[in-house]
Amino acid sequence: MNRKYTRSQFTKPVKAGLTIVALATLFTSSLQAHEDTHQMHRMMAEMKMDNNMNHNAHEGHIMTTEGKDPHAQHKMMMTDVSAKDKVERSRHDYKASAVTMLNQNGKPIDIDKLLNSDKPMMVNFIFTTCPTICPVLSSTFSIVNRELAEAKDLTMISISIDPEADTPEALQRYAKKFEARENWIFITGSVEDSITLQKAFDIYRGSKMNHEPVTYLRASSDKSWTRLDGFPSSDQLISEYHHMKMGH
Ligand SMILES: [Cu+2]
Repeated sequence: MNRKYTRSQFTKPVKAGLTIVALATLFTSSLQAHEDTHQMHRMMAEMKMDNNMNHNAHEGHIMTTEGKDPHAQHKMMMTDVSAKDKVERSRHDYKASAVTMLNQNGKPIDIDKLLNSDKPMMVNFIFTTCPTICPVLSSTFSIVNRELAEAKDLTMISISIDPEADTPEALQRYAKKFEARENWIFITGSVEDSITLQKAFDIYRGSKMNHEPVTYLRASSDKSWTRLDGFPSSDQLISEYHHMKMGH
């Protein structure tokens, strides 16, 4: 009998078992947590990250399909997450604003120049204290950033929609938390410039509390932007990158 086959028969249930234990621990600790909702959203983001990292869709569904879990509320939230997996794709000719902002090292960055590159890029808008949407977007970016480590031409950019709180130092800590490599740049600056930029990309919704999950991709400055509304998986973003490389 094939050795590999035999081994995977053993490791899979063990891995799944460990995941259940880990999830159960997370749920228990969250029930005791003070800020229940925020905690749970953070957990959801973490679970989504684990999910993507394992490249094993089945492990992520264990809790929802198991049926023995008494915490119906949690189940509902997990169903919510998969409902949000629907991604809407559209093309736009956004024009980057001619503003000077700062990167996570406090270095002034000409946004117009940064975004009008002839190389592929992925952009999102986040704020570091967000307990819900942004941790998911950043986890996905983190996986893409690692898995496309060989893609030297790719630039990933996360622009803060809460620049007052997101100082360069805060962005540096955030970058570290998500293990950002050199080609993943974090942008902050004045509130006014951040809003101008958000408006240019049709993502400004009046307040950071109303923000929506959007990822923008572009092969080069002579192409249109691809806008993905929702939560694309890391695999989807990676395939978008390869698609861009083919000149789309
Ligand atoms: Cu957010």
